[in-house]
Amino acid sequence: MKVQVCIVGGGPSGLLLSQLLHLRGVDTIVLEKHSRDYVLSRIRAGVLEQGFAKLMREAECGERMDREGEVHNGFHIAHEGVLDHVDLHKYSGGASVLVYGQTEVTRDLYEARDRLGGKIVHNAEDVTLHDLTTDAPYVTCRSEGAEVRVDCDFVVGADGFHGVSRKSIPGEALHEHEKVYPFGWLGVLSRTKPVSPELIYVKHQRGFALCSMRSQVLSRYYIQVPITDKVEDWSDDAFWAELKRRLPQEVAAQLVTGPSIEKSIAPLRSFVAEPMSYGRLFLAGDAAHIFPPTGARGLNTAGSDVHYLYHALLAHYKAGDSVGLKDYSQKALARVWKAQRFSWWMTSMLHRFPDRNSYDDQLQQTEIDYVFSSDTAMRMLAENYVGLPY
Ligand code: RFL
Ligand code: PHB
Repeated sequence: MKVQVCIVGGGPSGLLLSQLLHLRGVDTIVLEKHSRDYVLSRIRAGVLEQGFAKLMREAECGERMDREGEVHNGFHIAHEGVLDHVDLHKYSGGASVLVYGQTEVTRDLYEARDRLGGKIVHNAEDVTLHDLTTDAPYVTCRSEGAEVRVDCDFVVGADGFHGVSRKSIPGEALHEHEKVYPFGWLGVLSRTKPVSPELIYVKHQRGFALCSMRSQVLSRYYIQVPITDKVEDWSDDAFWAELKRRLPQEVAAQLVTGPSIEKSIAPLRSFVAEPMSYGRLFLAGDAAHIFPPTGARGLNTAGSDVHYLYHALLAHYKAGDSVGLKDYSQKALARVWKAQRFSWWMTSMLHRFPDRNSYDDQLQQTEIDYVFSSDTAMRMLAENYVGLPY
């Protein structure tokens, strides 16, 4: 089979790019390792910046997001038992974020691909990329026992951190920057009313916590746990008790608990692969970079990659202009590194680090005090959280 763009990975990055290209007449195929049900069972991002929401609308996938997503104009940071407010709207010059889960984003994208008859191969085994530095790259895989070969002009690696695309780039052509944190987030989804109308990020001596939500009847909570902990170590009761200990008293008193309908541990990692292209392969999203979830940058930065790549491919196909493709990596990475800086800053400010000393503790508290005493610092926080311009 021959297509213009072969996309490896049917997560949000791959689906969004294929939908945008299809709408402008560029032929794509998506090769996804897992079943659709499996992809839709993963609970991940909850906060969308305006740029991502705009792309969803451009992809004709924004209707349910605009109907069901909640506009949030701010969030709270709890520290030393005090609940301080971050007014995103005020300090970002009128912007806000949308609370709408990645699972729903992905569901909307799959439905849109189905409506347009988009080509998606699920359960694609042994996806292998070939001849990436020639003018005729191709991708092979096995699907339902049959060998599949896709000839294409370009390959997009949107197959996440553990995918095959980044690993297809020779080591000497790639520089990987990584920081692994000595803790993870234990997350629980529960059919309960959220404890607060806005998100609460909590810095506490026992460790970080986050109160988030998916809707007014579906809550998402996280607590920082040692990287060595296993989900089986945490009963629902133990989770709720630990979360309560970390919340300010007046918040803990309002917490509605219930059985978990999903519980998982996500390790915290910062990672960037440079460059984000190799021959006719272009990496997008988690395939190229990972953010600790504290700044809500992962999916949102995948969105800016897709934006740059989409416009570069359109310029190539519609105007014979390949400058955007040549500059893609550099352009995407400039924004990626700013998002890395912000996630690292939020993570450092709010978590408990096992090897810290009293000097580190004082600096950490001073950082928070500074944010809540300086309009300039608050503006820095707000403009990064709502998303830097593309
Ligand atoms: P994905 O979602 O990992 O999708 C990649 C797809 O590729 C498939 N795949 C392969 N396909 C073919 N062949 C192979 N060899 C393959 N190997 C893998 C996989 O099955 C999968 O379907 O990457 P993508 O599309 O780049 O999307 C990135 C986002 O998923 C990620 O950045 C966010 O979830 C990060 N994140 C958050 N981002 C935000 O912007 N805001 C948030 O509030 C936020 N919260 C979070 C998060 C991530 C979390 N976890 C679990 C890491 C909260 C958490 C807890
Ligand atoms: C979530 O709701 O899953 C969520 C929200 C904000 C973050 C990270 C995760 O910073």
